[in-house]
Amino acid sequence: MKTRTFIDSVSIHAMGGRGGNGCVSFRREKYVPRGGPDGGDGGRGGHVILRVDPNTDSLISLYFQPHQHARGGQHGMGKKMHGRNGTDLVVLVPRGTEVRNAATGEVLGDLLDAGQEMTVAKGGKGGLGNPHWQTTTHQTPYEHTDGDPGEEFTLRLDLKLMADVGLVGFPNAGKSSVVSRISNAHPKVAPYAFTTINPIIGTVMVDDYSRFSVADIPGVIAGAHEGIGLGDRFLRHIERSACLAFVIDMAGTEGRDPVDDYRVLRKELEFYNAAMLERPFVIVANKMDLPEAAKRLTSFKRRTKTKPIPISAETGEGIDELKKRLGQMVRSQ
Ligand SMILES: Nc1nc2c(ncn2[C@@H]2O[C@H](COP(=O)(O)OP(=O)(O)OP(=O)(O)O)[C@@H](O)[C@H]2O)c(=O)[nH]1
Ligand SMILES: [Mg+2]
Repeated sequence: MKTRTFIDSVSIHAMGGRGGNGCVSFRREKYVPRGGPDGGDGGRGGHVILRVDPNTDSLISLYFQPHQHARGGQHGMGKKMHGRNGTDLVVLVPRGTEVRNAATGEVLGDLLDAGQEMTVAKGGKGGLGNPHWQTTTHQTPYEHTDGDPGEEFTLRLDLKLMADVGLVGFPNAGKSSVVSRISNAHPKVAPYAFTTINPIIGTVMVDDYSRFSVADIPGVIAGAHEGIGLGDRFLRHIERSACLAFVIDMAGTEGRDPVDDYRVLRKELEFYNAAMLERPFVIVANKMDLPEAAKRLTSFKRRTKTKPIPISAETGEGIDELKKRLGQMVRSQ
């Protein structure tokens, strides 16, 4: 089976091209004695530009090519010929790439829309040719300046997937099972914790005209914010989701109490980014086909004063209702 590593965080070294040097030259023509200075200016170095490409979905190519250096400008030449500017280096990144200065951590920009561009390292200015020094008393200037070096930064790029609905749940709660039931994506489903390692996005068709996307991420457990389990770094992939769905194993198959699960999940989100708790959400009561589930659902409703949507990703029960409710939630945004 072909597997692909999901790279969602890389450091790159971006360097603009050096400007071309200014030229020292004098007009030499037959029958024209003492032609004046005619050294051209150097061209500007190329910029390094990040551009959002809708067909790129990971940062993996940058992982293997972390040095992104643009070409230098051409030096100025005689006969006042200006050096050519260095070609800009356009680096394609996926939608949802956040750009930081690796040294300071400062967020420099967020690349969200297809085609959006951001210049991350400017090319150096070209140097000046010797005519710039010519004055009435200084007819044969030998001065010139060299081109400036390009800007140089180490950048950290983080990919934050963008889906309308982000699923949050404990490992084995059935998140991936739900996603494969409602969307076109078919993530791996297995009876062990942390089956999902790489986040994925599935598209849910509500009807012929409307659709929305859901993100399936690894399971969250108590202490995720301290690095327990797979930690909480993948929560960034649902950080931008307008809505959330808490997927709860209502049958408590692993001996946990569904109410505790729900509270832990909310707590971990709060640690990660409290603003996420203010978004619209639904609670998905999964595994309703199992015997314990009905009783626990009743007690869950009473104790949390919420109205979960009962489903079984195994039998398909409640799936249409879930799709409908998620669709409504996304539309109301
Ligand atoms: N009986 C029953 N089993 C289910 C249901 N939904 C999922 N399962 C089972 O629960 C196990 C875990 O399902 P997954 O979909 O992989 O769970 P997950 O939440 O994606 O798990 P991680 O990726 O590890 O976080 C699998 O063995 C599924 O077959 C359900 O509605 N009923
Ligand atoms: Mg999974």
